[in-house]
Amino acid sequence: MNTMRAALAPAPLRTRRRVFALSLLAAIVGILALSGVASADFWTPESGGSPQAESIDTLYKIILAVAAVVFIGVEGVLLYSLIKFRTKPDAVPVQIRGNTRLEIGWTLGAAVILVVLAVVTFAMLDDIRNPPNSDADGFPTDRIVNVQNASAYQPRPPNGRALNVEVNGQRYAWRFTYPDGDTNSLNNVFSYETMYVPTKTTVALTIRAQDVAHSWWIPALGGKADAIPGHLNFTWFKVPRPGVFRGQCAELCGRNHADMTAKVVALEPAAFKRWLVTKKAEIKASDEAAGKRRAEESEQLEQGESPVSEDLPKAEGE
Ligand SMILES: [Cu+2]
Repeated sequence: MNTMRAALAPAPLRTRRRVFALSLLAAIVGILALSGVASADFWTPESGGSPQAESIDTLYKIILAVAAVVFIGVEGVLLYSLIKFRTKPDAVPVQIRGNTRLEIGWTLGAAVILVVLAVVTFAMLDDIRNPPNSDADGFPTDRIVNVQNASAYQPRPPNGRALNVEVNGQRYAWRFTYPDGDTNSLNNVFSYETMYVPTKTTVALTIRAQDVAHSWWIPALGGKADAIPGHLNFTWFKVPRPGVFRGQCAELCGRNHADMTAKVVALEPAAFKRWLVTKKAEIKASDEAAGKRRAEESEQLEQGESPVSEDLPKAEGE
């Protein structure tokens, strides 16, 4: 009777749990595999926009390969031993004391792997930190002389020439300023959200924040650089060909942090020059218009008229 009842009962809980666990595992593996196909950079850092992003990607792949060999080796031996030497319940397995030779072997092996990885990392760090010169057909640039506090270290190309762009993080936008070399910093070209840069040209970024900590990050153009109030930070990139690179503030900076996106548009040097000239003219024209309006308003004030412009809404009762 008991046997019959058990046979008629729904599948035991253990079996259902096992089926659930297996389907969950299959789903996760499927999602991971598919997203790997959808984006080649799923397993490794994004790259393709700048030489140091390539170096970071290469270094990551070397370390990933070594780690994969170690992981497969260790897990393989573990699984093999679990299956091959499994015993029946209550049976005591053979007790083996430490094998000195084996223990020295895997300690030395691990140490050698770490030393090799450290040497490879330090050998590649130079290319990641220090920018190369611009190409001969890049945008003509001045020597960068913008370090304002002595403790700040700004990596420079060997010839010291780069296009300097000041990056200012603020809740919730990035402002980019292009110093033009004169002493008046108020007439510099600037833009918000989208940074335009010339290709084949080393671009040196000076990064600061005006309110809270932010983090400048365009993955395909290299690593992150924190934007900290009261502190200067630096990074660089050199884009080989025209393109658009997107990024995101990488430091939780407030409730609209997710809206704090950034975009770098790389243009051919001639097109960049056109952008710079047009932008400068636009800023000059609107400065002049504002100046004219201020002059008109102060004239009206002197004549005792209300300086409030016609197009502004009037207060009630006027
Ligand atoms: Cu932010």
